Amino acid sequence: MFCYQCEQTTRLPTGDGCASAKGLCGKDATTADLQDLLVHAVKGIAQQARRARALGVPDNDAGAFMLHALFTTLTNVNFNPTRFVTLLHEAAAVRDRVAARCEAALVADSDTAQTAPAPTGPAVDWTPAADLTGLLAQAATVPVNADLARVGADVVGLRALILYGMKGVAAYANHAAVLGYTRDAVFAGVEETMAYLASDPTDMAELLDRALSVGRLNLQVMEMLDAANTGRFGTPHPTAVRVTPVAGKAILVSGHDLGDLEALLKQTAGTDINVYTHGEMLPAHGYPALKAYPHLVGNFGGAWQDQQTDFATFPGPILMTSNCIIEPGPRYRQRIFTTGPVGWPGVRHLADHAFAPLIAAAHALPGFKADDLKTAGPEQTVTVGFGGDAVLGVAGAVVEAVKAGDIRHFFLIGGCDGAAAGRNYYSDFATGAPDDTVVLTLGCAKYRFNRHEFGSIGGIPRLLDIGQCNDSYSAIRIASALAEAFGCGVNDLPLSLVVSWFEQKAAAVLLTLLALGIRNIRLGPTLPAFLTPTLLAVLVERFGIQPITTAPDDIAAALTCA
Ligand code: FSO
Ligand code: SF4
Repeated sequence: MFCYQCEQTTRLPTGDGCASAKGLCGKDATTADLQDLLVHAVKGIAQQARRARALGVPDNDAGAFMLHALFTTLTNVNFNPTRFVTLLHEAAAVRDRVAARCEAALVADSDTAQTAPAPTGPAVDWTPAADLTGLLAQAATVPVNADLARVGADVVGLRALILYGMKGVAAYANHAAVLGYTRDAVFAGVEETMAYLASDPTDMAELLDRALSVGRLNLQVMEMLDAANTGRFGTPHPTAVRVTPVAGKAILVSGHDLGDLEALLKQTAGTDINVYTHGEMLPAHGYPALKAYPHLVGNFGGAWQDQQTDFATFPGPILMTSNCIIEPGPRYRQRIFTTGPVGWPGVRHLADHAFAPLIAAAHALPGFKADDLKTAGPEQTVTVGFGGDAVLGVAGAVVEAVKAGDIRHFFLIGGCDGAAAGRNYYSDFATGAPDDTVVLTLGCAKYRFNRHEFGSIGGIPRLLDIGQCNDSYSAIRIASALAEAFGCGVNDLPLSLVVSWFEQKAAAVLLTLLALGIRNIRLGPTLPAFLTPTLLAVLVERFGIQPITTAPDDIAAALTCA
């Protein structure tokens, strides 16, 4: 195996990347290799689907399959090799179906043959081996760094940046698609980019342009996901969320998929089961259509990397709807379920919102006992729901506070968290930000500081939780609206972006920010391993990207520049 797609990748003097029997996330070599082969298969689908679209017979079902397949290969999503064997055979069938569709279109209109020549190359010619040994032999020919000796680390790194950005795009677009929101332009963009990668491109300038076009595609996708979430569940409002449990039977829902949470809330309505959010599901409490369920009672635990402790102590079953799953510990292995793209060997998978086994498990487990809660202390809350509309609703007051000098600076401290030691930088930064500054946050990184008492400035809370990492579109809207109110560009605002990256959705968001021309982003805790010194130099020169240093120094530097 060779994988260097996430922040926690193994750092080696000989070249960074997880390359032994198991990655640091727990992904074994078999699964990692099958994921590489699935990416290869998706490239073949994309080539055929791009042709089908050019021939006037687009196949958005193939597009939806590509989104799901790519989503399964993100960090901490699916560790089950059996699922990948199935997906590989499905991928070949999808590709061949689209190819047949193209041929049928050509028979109907032979003049169009010129406009869309038949694609060629190993991804369209690939036939999945019948057994695992054969599939692994095929996978060995298509790792992410397959071409390293021929094209060098810079080209491989840029291809990886595009691929990882596309994995993030696929995750966001899949979240929107399961809520019924898709766009032809997005499917076309996915087809175009994955087919481009199938051509083994080597031109550095072109690759960099393509990377930025992934950022633009991701902006469309994030806007679509925002429309899906608010269209289905209403506009988030500031909402105090209980973080201390209540007595009763309980189910814990983790990950990002609001549609799964809604389906479970419907299926448990009128029972004696309470539903709790975990990790990135916390912002769900701000949506009117979700908080209308009285048995969505609160949030339990912290960010994803705390799950082995959180889940072990939770007295009910757990549902993982997306990343980040890590190896289930023995104390809860029998009562954790996966759904959607998520998988872990031996863990029960519930497809199509068929949550009856999860609900039965909740009835069978003790839940929170009133006696246990006596020691839990007084009720505590955190406030969520400062999505774009909620913040823009007080934009006038915010602008006045800035003009009056009451608010000196904004820090957007967000992204994804991880277990690495250096990540306390982000809590040090947030809690060390001066009292006349406002902290905007999103993603799971906020768990490091969202119980801190930040206070307010003239009635404006100093900590504004915008939502999931999936809600980055709201942050962009807020920054754009502030820039408009001040009559300047986003780069001229008293705003610093301090980004904590972990996995591939962060790569997609970073590319979006760069495509929008946003400069001087501080990125940490370490820089992506797939970015070579040459690529980093380009990003520093063109976009002013800065590695984080120490929280006090970076706060001081940001306020000096402001
Ligand atoms: Fe976190 Fe995991 Fe939302 Fe990521 S739960 S780390 S960017 O997958 O998705 O912020
Ligand atoms: Fe390593 Fe991250 Fe890949 Fe897991 S996802 S194998 S930790 S680089």
